Amino acid sequence: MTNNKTILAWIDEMKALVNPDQVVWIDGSEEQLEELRKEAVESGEMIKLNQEKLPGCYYHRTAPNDVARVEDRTLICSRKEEDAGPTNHWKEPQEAYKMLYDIARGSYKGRTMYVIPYSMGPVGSSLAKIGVELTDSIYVVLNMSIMTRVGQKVMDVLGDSNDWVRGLHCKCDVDPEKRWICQFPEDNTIISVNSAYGGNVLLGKKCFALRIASYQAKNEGWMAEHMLILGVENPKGEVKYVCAAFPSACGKTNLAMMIPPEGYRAKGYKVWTVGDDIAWMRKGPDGRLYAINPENGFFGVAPGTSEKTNPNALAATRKNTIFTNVVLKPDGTVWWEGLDKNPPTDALNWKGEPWDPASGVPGAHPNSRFTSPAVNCPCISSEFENPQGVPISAIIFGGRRAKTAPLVYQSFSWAHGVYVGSAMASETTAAAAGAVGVVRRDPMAMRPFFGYNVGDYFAHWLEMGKKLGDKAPKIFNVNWFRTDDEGHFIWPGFGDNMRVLMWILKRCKGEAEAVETAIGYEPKPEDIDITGLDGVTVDTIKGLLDVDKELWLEDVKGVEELYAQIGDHVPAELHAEAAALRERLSK
Ligand code: GTP
Ligand code: SPV
Ligand code: MN
Repeated sequence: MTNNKTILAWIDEMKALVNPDQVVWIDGSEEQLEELRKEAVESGEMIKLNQEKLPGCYYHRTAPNDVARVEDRTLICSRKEEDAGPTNHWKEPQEAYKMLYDIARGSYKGRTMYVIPYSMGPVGSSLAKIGVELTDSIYVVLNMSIMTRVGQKVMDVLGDSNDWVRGLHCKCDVDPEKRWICQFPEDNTIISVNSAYGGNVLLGKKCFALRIASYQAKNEGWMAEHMLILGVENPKGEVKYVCAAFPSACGKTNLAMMIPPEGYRAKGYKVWTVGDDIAWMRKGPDGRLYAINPENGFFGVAPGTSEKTNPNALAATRKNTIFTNVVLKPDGTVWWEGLDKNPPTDALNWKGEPWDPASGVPGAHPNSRFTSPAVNCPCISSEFENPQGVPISAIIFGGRRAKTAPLVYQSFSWAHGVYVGSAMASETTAAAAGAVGVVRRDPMAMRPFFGYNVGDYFAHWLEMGKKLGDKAPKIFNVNWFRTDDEGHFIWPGFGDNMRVLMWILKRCKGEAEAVETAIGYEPKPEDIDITGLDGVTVDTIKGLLDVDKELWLEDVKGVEELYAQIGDHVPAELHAEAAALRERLSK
């Protein structure tokens, strides 16, 4: 498939290490993928679902100990520990290689090595990058074939260049004690052992497109972010694009595919999805910031996805999709919590056990997911394949905050916006192993994904702002998750988030007024359109926009603690922003 000497030499080296019975190159053809699906069904690795109701769909269960990313076992292996920074776990590269090679050695014995050449971004786009993943898992091959562009065409574009990312995945025994997800940013290399789940093993996704790419982006003057990209089309047919960074399982897929409320649809507003998880952004020839989605599919959270909350995502899962760790019904279809109000009584849970919905134990794992091709999405943007990307008008940060953060506010400036991103905090979710619902600081929703020192990352953001000047996107923060005294969400969310997006877009065009508060510009409560919303009044919005100065002073303290932990790498400008915010709050 290629004469690229750097690729052939590396594969020879890895073959000698892991000792496969055979090597199979993934060429991207449907025939080959179909053969692999058959093989996975025969071995029991996948179950073929009801082909009438879910054509081309398959079902997979992971090992019960292997259901999410493992941040404790994810390492950044830069030569200097300082370059990994205090938010990452670090290991010296030579020690890491030795540890990983000892685990990987001979682990493909009796197995096949699949070689997956893949492109992150439209093949041949100047914003795209290429990787090669070696894996011994058909499940990984089939997922990568949905999530990325794979096969011969990628090798053709690469030619004999050495500009590609090496990725070795060894499933081994899925031993959680020997599970490691290691990035070597200085070597363009990823090694992942003893897992077979999502972000741990689909190496193009978090490992490459965020951890390795964020490091490349810093060195090359662009940005790799944990962000959705969407376009809002107005009745005149003009489309404005925004990016939004929310932490894992905090609403990116939902916002990216949202359906505007009836009133907006009647007027002719539409929302188009460019991406739901990752954005690569670069300054374009006209000086604006342009974004591409490096992925080719959605690895979306299943629970909570329904005809009501996200019909577009649901539609995307109705064909050629792989379901992981959801409930399997006897008719060969699938179910998860929140899909509808009729849990099946005769189904198997995500562990393959008979499941009684009345038991109170969820049938689908909270981090169960669907892997669906982007083309399946009814609202996929016509610009999805545009190699130049789309121009970004606004960048939106947000997280799960029961208190403190208001529904929406705008930063005073780019530098203040970088502070707002750096100050992000959110309640933890099931997307990573560990406690759920604990508030932790998650700067720019990138905490698990920085490929280098977070302080240097902040500096890079400030640098990008200077480079973009007055053409830089405006920066906003949103919070869909404020709760009342009983713990219920106050804001209806989902499609109604359009109402907030509208204010944001009007601000970008200079068409909406704002109130200057201590934390930033807020809408006047009556400027958030609530027509047609049940139970939401201008007073509700007033409450959602309320800034509690005590809570905010606490928050600044939390940010300063994070900065203290990061130390000298925090740019002085951000300390100044924190001080200025404290002063405004104390007035
Ligand atoms: P990753 O794929 O893990 O990066 O996550 P994501 O940010 O794409 O998360 P996703 O959109 O899948 O959201 C996951 C959870 O957030 C689901 O339980 C949703 O129901 C919930 N959610 C999304 N949007 C809203 C909203 O506007 N309001 C409320 N209350 N919940 C929401
Ligand atoms: C996330 O956790 O942010 C995800 C899922 O998007 S995973 O690919 O597993 O990282
Ligand atoms: Mn994500």
